Amino acid sequence: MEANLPAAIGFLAEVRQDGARPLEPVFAAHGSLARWHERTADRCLHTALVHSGAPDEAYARDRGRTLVFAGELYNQGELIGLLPGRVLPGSDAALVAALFDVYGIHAFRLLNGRFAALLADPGRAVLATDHAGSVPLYVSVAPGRVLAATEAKALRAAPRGRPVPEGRPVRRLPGTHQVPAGSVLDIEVSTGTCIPHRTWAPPLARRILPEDEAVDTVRHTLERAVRTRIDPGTPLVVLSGGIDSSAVAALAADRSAGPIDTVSMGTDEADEFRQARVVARHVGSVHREITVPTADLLRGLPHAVWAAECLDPDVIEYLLPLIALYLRLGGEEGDGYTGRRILTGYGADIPLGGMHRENRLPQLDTAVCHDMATFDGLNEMTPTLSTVAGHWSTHPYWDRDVLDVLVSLEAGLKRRHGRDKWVLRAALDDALPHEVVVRPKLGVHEGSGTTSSFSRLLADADVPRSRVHQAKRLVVEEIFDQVVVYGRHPDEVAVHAAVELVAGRLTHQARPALR
Ligand code: IOT
Ligand code: MG
Repeated sequence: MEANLPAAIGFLAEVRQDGARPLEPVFAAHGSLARWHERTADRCLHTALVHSGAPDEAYARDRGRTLVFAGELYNQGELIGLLPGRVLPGSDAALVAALFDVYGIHAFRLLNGRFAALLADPGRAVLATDHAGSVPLYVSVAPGRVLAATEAKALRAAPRGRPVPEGRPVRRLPGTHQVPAGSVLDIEVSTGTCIPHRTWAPPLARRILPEDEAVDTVRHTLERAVRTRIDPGTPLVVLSGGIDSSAVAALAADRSAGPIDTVSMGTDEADEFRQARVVARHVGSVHREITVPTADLLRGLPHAVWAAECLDPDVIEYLLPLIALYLRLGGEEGDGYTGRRILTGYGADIPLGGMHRENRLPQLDTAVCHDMATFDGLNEMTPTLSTVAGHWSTHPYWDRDVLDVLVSLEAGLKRRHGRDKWVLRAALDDALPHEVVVRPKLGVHEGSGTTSSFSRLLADADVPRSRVHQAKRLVVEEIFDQVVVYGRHPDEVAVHAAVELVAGRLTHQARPALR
């Protein structure tokens, strides 16, 4: 991996007073593994870190306290300003540890980043997620031990843990819980007593702004989010040619010394290549197109579930084409596409209500409220989607400041003058061709034919049309059990077997009962 990727991209960390042996680390994230054991008077800390060449930068140690940090921060400048007179911390982990020294657990309220962290303090373990929970974090807690990992599968062999307040139980891994987005769990190791704190929540109120001011605010916060995500090196933008990713490409190109890279995926059934090319030409990027045969795309389902640990079939349909793209970026001989920092337009639709194609404002804001209340646990922004292929992805629209602005704008700025996502389109009006600014939404699951080809797979197995969505959910669950709960490698899991199993169950149930 390149040096401009985060020091660590995942971890398994165990704080133990029980003297038991550490778990065998298992990750979908692909990188080098560093293992490290530390003993203090009252506990052992065992860490297995997936890293990109500088594992030491993922730790900070000071006065019996150790921080393990996977991911990165986007507001280091502001944060360093809070530590006058101190030696400047040399890594994000050291910066967070220094802030913890001053602010305690409230340090995590200050961070704008994409991370998961564990802090082992005498007698205590503190777990933290970023505002969006964009790096998933799982935990298994019992008196005398706190086991935490950025992938649920890493805890599949953990002894059964106790319930964790606010924690989300993981399907068929009893005692393993997902740490909620935007939170800190403060755990007393000897008793396993856990106190949760929220460090971020989606805004509930709406701001009323004049058009110009709203447009300027969106432009400036988004520019900043893109800027903090691209230094240093040449950014790679995954580009569909829709407004979300085209905006990111235009702003990234504006900030880069040389041409940026863009890449677009399609299948043998559908693509958006023509639309993406218009944008690539406009921003002057070095552009690539990758075509994935539909059969290969669908065969990748176990990899998508393995990486995302997600049970939602709709989300899996958004992620499947993207992970297929990430896995193919390396090309035949690597050709400069290994270990890349990827910027995506993913996530813009959630605070702007873009998926709902909704004209009426009450329904639009209802959709935004619903999506902001339900994103947690879907893992749709997990870095593992790309670290599975050795790349690091980041989402400017889910930058904490951008998200706060977008969610809080009153619905009439999101739908205006007959256009969806109006405020974003207006904010990019001078940076993109008009046809791009006004292009209607086309989801990646539609533009790549993923939804229709997955549906066809089920229909071909005789699943009745009315039960296709239910069948997709069951197929995803079945695959989740194989690759997460039973720990099988996705290459060993055949999609057609899962489809046949589910189809058999459903068609059997669908038969009318004999009188
Ligand atoms: P869509 O918005 O089409 O795609 C998400 C991102 O994936 C794009 O911004 C772009 O960066 C990349 N992308 C899409 N298509 C291609 C392509 N053909 N080639 C290369 N890159 C591509 C779903 C969706 O429609 O994706 N994402 C929504 C909604 C999430 C819903 N989740 C929820 N309610 N919790 C989104 O917000 O982006
Ligand atoms: Mg989008």
